[in-house]
Amino acid sequence: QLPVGSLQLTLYQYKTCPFCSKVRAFLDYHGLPYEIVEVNPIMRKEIKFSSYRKVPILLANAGSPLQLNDSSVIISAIKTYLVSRRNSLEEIVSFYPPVKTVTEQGKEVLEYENKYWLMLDEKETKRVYPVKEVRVEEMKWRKWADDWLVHLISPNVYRTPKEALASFDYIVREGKFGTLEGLFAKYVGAVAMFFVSKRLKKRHQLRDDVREDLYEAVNKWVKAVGTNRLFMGGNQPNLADLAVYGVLRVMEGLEAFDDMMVHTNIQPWYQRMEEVIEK
Ligand SMILES: N[C@@H](CCC(=O)N[C@@H](CS)C(=O)NCC(=O)O)C(=O)O
Repeated sequence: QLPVGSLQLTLYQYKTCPFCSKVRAFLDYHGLPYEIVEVNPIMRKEIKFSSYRKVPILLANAGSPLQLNDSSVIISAIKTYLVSRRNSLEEIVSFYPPVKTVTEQGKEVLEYENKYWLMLDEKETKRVYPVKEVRVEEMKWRKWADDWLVHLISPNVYRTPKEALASFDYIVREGKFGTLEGLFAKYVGAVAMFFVSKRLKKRHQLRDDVREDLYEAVNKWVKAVGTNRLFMGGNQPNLADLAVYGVLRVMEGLEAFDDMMVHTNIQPWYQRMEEVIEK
């Protein structure tokens, strides 16, 4: 039913980046095959072809090659394509134009318009979102995952020097680094991120004990899912479930993740997510 066979996908990523993890969770859940190009975070040679300098980048070939930037744009565009089959992917992507905006800190950044909105006609909308509220809810929590949940990761995984070292050990192990580069990255990166994470903690006005904010956020999510459904999407995850899972998953194997499992009630939902995502 889906035009799966006609979509050739290549994901440029850092494996441990939450935005990239979100995209993988989405592609895996939808059973879309893709190639991965792990990007070296120091030289970033692999994405030299692109003027957009962040990951994830998805190259999609549905007839002609196309570059999709930004995790939420990638997810919304591909989901729209899977549901609608009406428009070319190129046309769909054109509905998510980049716009320059200025952050609160006065920094100029590129943002993508409509990035949580699926470009569906009335009939398709009815099929995906039987009532309006579920569409609004999904958008709200996808945005929350990007604007809030993601910011809790670094302060938590680099909380202490020991945790910062463990986090970098994991990043280097999973990522693409040369031997010397990796050794350098591990120690220099751990020290740097320990201090950077303190700055991030201030910027996002986190509490002194950053775990408190993580637990609160996670419990807020669990409460929003509620007890009457398996996922926010009902019997199957929606794009908000996939986003939250994708973000939290990057902490797997780290102290922050174990603490979260013990001190919040996320486990049953998290386990269900693991079960429905094949890879
Ligand atoms: N809004 C983007 C954020 C992507 C992002 O910040 N990626 C980081 C890696 S986790 C990156 O590539 N940073 C490099 C840079 O900012 O130069 C998305 O959702 O994909």
